[in-house]
Amino acid sequence: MSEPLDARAAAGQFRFSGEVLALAPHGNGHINDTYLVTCRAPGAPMRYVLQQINRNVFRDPVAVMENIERVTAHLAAQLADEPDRARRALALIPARDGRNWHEDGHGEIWRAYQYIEKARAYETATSARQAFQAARAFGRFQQQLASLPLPRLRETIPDFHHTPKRFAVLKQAIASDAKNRARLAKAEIEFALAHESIAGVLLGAHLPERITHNDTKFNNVLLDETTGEGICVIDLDTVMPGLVLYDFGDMVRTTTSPAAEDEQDLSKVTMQFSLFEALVRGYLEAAGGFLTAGERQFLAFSGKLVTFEVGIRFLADFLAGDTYFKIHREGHNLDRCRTQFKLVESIEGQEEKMNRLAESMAG
Ligand code: ADP
Ligand code: GN1
Ligand code: MG
Repeated sequence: MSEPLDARAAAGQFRFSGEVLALAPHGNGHINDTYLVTCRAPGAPMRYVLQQINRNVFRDPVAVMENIERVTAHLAAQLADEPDRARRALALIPARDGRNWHEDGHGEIWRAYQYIEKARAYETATSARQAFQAARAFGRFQQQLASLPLPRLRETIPDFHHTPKRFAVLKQAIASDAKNRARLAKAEIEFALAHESIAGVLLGAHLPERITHNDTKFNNVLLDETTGEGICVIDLDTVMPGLVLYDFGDMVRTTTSPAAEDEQDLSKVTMQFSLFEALVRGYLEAAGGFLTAGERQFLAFSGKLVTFEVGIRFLADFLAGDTYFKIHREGHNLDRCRTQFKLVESIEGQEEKMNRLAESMAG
């Protein structure tokens, strides 16, 4: 986490409503440093989200911000006639110099968003209704961005969902075993190697490139506190060209299991069929109009693939010494890998049934 003093100084560079009254770390993201900023304003205080972009992960943070400027402006235009539109898309707060980000004296890039009030992000879903709402919100997000004018968005992380390349990185991490940790992850390495054949399936299926979110974790959508509606998709750093199935797959990965991503009791990790059904329903309600037959065919498979992909990323990071994902305890990335692989197994056990359901619903 960046120094609170740096965050305080950065906060002073944005056009917030008034003096900063409070600033505190916020959320559970694995990548950026996020703060909630409360400012004096006429009437009630105003809140904002201030973030320092992780430069180790995003090598070109200005490209990230240029994408986000285009995406948020397009979403705002799409929502022009909707009630409550200010809560339905993220809105950037400009810096004092008029740009939509601030570069500090250490070369760090900061940005600020309006805080979405009366909405919440959850780490795990507790009902089919929540799953439905999340999937509909992410589907709608894809649908809204389908009309984004050219040029193509920048690839903020090249080959982000290129599973075979992710697999090659894992093999490299196993071979170099830089921290002598492979001995602690024998079963997981074996599991990964035994599943190599699924890595290239979606890339080989000739599916259309679209604008996708690419990080559709359940905690990257805010649900309205009162109605439970999936109101706002957040975490826009990885919005770029991709396959819609990576988005749907990541919903399956993060929404269908009742267990936390880092749960150590693996008996709690399971793919709950009723939540998968709700995801398919919610996603098709919003995105059904543009999906091709090819895309519909892989809805269940995408859940398995993305869960596997994130599992091998956690495993590779564990072996390499935890240089990518933030960790909060020893072995954290290995624990995360284990839940992912357990979930892959759970999906495998139900895959036929999931396919039949998706086929009957997707027509
Ligand atoms: P990361 O890339 O590190 O995951 P996120 O952009 O997802 O960072 O933000 C981390 C958390 O902060 C989210 O899960 C959510 O709880 C909260 N959050 C982020 N932006 C907003 C916002 N505009 N309004 C309300 N909460 C937000
Ligand atoms: C990261 O930023 P966050 O926590 O929403 C990661 C995703 C992984 C996820 C695993 C830019 O997401 O790709 O699927 O952790 N984001 C990036 O929980 O690598
Ligand atoms: Mg996030």
